[in-house]
Amino acid sequence: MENQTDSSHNSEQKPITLSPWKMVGWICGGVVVLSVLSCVVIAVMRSNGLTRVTVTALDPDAEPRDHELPFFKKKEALPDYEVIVILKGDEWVNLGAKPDRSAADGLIWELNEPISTSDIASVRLRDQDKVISDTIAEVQLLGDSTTDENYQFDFESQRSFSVGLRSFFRTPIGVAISGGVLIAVVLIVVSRFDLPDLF
Ligand SMILES: [Ca+2]
Repeated sequence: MENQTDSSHNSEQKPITLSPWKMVGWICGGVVVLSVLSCVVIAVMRSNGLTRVTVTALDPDAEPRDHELPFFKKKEALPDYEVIVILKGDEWVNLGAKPDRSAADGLIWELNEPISTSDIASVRLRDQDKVISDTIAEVQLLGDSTTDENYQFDFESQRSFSVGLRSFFRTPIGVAISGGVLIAVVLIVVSRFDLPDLF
């Protein structure tokens, strides 16, 4: 494809050629810009990160106990609470156990690495056991505070762009967009070289 330049600068100007490769370069540039924009928008939407879970037993007398232990091991008989964050898509994060502690006054689990609330399916409370850990309560993150069975769950969260970005790359659309950007960047690099015309 060839275009003659504007006639006002008639004499010795070379004709501008827009090769198909240049067009590919422009289109890919557009794809990259749009992809980065959608990445930012999605990351902002998913930027609310869970930072802390507080579990409080509503009725301390109803907490699980290791009743078979002798009386002098009263302390060990207290529950060994463990909190698991269940993510969408079969993954989970164990926040750890607090052995031999009552949750009557509230037990706190801090998250060193906040998890986007958009990625969380539920939060599970277990009584840790060497054989089978029993689930004693499980809640969804529908608000800042919620109860299940004998337990109140309080959640704290914080906005963070890096949390949203990590969450973005977990989504199928994030994977597709990053794949598209990679292909577009390769094509842009290729289109910079003086390649023979496609057509
Ligand atoms: Ca115990």
